[in-house]
Amino acid sequence: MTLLTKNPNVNKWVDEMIALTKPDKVVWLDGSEEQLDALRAEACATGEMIKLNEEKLPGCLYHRTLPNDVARVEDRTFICTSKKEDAGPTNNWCDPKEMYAKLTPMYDGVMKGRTMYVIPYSMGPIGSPLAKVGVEVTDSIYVVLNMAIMTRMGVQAFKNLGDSSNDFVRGLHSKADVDPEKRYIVQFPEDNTIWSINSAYGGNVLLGKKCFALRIASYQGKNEGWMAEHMLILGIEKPNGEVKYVTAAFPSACGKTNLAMLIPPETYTKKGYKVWTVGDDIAWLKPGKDGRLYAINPESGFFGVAPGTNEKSNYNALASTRKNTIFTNVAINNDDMTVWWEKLDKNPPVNATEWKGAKVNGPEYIAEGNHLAHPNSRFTAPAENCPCISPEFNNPEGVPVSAIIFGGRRAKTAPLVYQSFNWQHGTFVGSIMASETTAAATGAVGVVRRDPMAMLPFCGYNMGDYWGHWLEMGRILGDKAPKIFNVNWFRTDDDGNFIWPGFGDNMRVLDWILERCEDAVDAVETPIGYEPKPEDINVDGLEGITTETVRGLLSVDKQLWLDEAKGIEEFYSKFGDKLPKELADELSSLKERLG
Ligand code: GTP
Ligand code: SPV
Ligand code: MN
Repeated sequence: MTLLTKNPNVNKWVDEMIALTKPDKVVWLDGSEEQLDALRAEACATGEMIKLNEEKLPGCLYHRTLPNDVARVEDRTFICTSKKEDAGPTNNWCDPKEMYAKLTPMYDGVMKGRTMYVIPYSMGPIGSPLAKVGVEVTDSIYVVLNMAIMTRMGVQAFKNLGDSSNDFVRGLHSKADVDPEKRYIVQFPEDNTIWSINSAYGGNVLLGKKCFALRIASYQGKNEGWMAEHMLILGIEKPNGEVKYVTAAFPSACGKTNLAMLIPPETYTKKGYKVWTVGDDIAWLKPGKDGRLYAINPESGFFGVAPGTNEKSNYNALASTRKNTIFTNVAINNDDMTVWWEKLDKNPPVNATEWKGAKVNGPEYIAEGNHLAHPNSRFTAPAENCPCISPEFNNPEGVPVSAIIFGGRRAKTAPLVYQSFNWQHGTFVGSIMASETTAAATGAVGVVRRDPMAMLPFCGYNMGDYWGHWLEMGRILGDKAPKIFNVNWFRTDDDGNFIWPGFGDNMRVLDWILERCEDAVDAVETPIGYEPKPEDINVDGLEGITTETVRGLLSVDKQLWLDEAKGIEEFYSKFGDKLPKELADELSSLKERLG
């Protein structure tokens, strides 16, 4: 075993994890291609991964998880703080001592007969003042290969840590027996520690992602004066070459990857507009030297939802997956060893293997009402593959943020877009977010639930304190704070069809948002915030959508909003005296304005 760092804190902790899990062998990941290649070959030899068509999908691998292990498990995810109130009413809580005592025997000897991989990684560009180091130990090659795409992984990560710092996040993962009854995803924010066991899927096991970059990082951000958010980051280049950056928080599977990589409609491209992707899922935000808010993407790849991704809906995401990508739980076309998922194209493979591993006739299987790919099947693609990756992607200082956008899936209530009156009201707008649930987490799909700032499953401390932190950041940023907006691409007509075309056409809404940030367009004051005049949303080149359609999409149904206010009040009441007074005031003002 070769140590990769002299840092005694890292080495001592890894020694403890070895003593606990008792692997046969320990391998430190240095990040070299040779080492990763050997692991790819090993995983293909054991059947853990399947090699795809080297000509059509060079460097691409396929992986299938157990059918009981296909999404995040929110009911088995815990925030373990010494005091229960520090986890708050929206998190599962357990006393840290009790949780360590419960899990330690489960980890005892769990890696006997297996290899432990020690993965050093950086969340954020190497050398960035906003970056943070993590070390994950795992018994899964799938985790190693995904972390190699999703993070800056290998010995380079230790550069940021140095030889003596203790500021790294300790991640212990074992797939154990992948027993859903014994599955735990546990954050110990006070110890910079994450323990995950009995899963081998995505956000449960790629510990740099949701566990660290959101749950642990949100807690660190509160204590250190920055923010970790479930947000995409994109740059909009205007015809004069100037680029403005916005971030957007939507719940899981509600369109972040799509918006982050959008291709503007022709009415914009012919004028010279372009969109640049900085991030598609997570943003770390901190005030810069000039007092503005700056954002980095702590990740270096995309763990994106496959179904629905196609040439038309998200050309750039699809292009990102054409090499060096891992596909999880999609379908295989056995004729040429390529991949397929719902809505990729209209030709499901006849000679298919569906996501659970059965050989089926694709068209017939679908006609019988089955999915070939799991609805939460994913691709893990390197960000550098993305045709529209921002030149600022690796900028250690991040990019300045002009606007923050909230949004979710709402069939009726929320209008296409509105702007908050100010930062405090914007914090309120984020706090009252709600969305219909998706396949990204286990549980019922399509049920409306409150999901403040899209952080319900990801806030590592009391959500009331988190809102307090948002308000505090607004005070620090003052008049340099980004403007805050809310969008909804998912209003439906009476037949349940989406009215707004969405995808690339969402540029038309971003356009209005930027104009508002530049004070270049008027707005209409409504009880819920500022809305566009319908004619200020560009519908040039849209089929079947007129200014009248836009008027409908912007309508605010007072009765629905009064009902909404009741739902908010009920939700807020869970937080007791942790609810910031400013938000209670905003709710009263909303009710007054609704009359
Ligand atoms: P996570 O990775 O789970 O955080 O998801 P995400 O927020 O990145 O969502 P993603 O962009 O992958 O989109 C999820 C689903 O929403 C896909 O099925 C998309 O096709 C669909 N979707 C995305 N944008 C739009 C839109 O503007 N309109 C409509 N109707 N659907 C959209
Ligand atoms: C999400 O669910 O928001 C994701 C996928 O981005 S996972 O990494 O599984 O959390
Ligand atoms: Mn996400």
